[in-house]
Amino acid sequence: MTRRTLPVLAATALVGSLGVAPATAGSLGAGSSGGDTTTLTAHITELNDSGVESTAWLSLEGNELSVRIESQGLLAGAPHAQHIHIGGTNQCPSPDQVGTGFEGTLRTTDAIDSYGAVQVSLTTEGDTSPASALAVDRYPVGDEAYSRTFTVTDEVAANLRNGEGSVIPHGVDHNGSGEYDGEQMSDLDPTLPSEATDPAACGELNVHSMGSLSMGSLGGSLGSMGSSGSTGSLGPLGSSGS
Ligand SMILES: [Cu+2]
Repeated sequence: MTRRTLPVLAATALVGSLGVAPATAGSLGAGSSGGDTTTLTAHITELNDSGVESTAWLSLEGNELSVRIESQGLLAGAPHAQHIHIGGTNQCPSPDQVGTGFEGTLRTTDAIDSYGAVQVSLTTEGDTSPASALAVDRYPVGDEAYSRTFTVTDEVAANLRNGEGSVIPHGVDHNGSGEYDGEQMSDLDPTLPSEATDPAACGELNVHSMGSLSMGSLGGSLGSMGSSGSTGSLGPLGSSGS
């Protein structure tokens, strides 16, 4: 009998710790304390006619950053470097901006004035600094979903709280060969084909404020409960006392 109840208890504890409880605590905390947790989202749309569309969700608490990215349209079977770029005007370039790449395609440095330099490397493991920008063996392959929590610098944390930064997946198969190749080499690393590092899409990060909305509606329902309760009970008490 005890052997049957133990797995149930363990499963309940697991659900609680992984899912429902932390999410509720996080959103209430952001609303009530004035924002220890900042959430950001980015709708990531194609560059270089890549057909890529992705969404990124970020949650920042202190210097701890959680990132989730879901993508579609990235070249299958190939690694895709992905970064948070910060700087420039913190904007994505126009998708039809002409660059210095293959048949006028945009290379990473062509739009550096718009989205700035790599500040966070969204690797699957290990270092996340700009030093890992092209650590191709530590990036998701194809449309593989990405989810990781790691520590960022004070400067990056401050930038993100201001809504500054863009999420950029790299790697575009311009010539449709099914792999990274071509004559032109990368502007970031002359040993790699330009296809391996050209920007596939870009999404500007926006701070997502859920706290004010949920606290506002909570306050409204508490207020109406309070007034209807007190009117009913104080009225008779007041009249009988005087
Ligand atoms: Cu990048």
